Amino acid sequence: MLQPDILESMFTLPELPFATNALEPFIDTQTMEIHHGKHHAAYVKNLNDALPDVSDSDLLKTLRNLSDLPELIRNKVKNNGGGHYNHSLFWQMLCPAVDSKITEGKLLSAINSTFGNLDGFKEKFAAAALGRFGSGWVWLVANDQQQIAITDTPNQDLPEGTPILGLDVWEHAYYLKYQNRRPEYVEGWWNVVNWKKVEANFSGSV
Ligand code: MN3
Repeated sequence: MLQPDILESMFTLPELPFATNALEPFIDTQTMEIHHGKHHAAYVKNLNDALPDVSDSDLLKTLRNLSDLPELIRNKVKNNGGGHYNHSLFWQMLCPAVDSKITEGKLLSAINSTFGNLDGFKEKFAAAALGRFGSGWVWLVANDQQQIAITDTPNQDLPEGTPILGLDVWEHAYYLKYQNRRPEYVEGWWNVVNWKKVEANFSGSV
């Protein structure tokens, strides 16, 4: 499974790889400021409160072995650790619209053979995003044979397999701009998918 690009001696809020206004008009500046600077920052703070002696390099191992933790902090670590992990991946999977392209390569071949074509994949992914009741994530995951599949998780739960593309469908990710119109958020989000990073995630999944 991939590690987000975070390697510090405690849990640390990673910098965004782009300016907060870089995803306009698809994801608005204020949403990015609050989503990263408040929501993600709160997950990091709460996680440090719960696990003061653990660092980012052990985040995934910690999340995969929650039963090793005292019951008193298990849910706090699951929710805030999952939030930290998922958002650290999510920012990397976004980029300005001008850089969002997928025209060839192994990932596109896998998408074509699994879902027919890119539009077929987008349709099924969007359906999963709209079908996720309440808060959660939709994922494209790969197993170690590089077979890909769409899955979704509630809250901040991690998916099985290697997440190569993820979409945050919590209302905090879109409500300021799109209000209740989750389909429009998903439609807009396709314009700012960092396919280069998604392809690298796919290559790294074996
Ligand atoms: Mn979020």
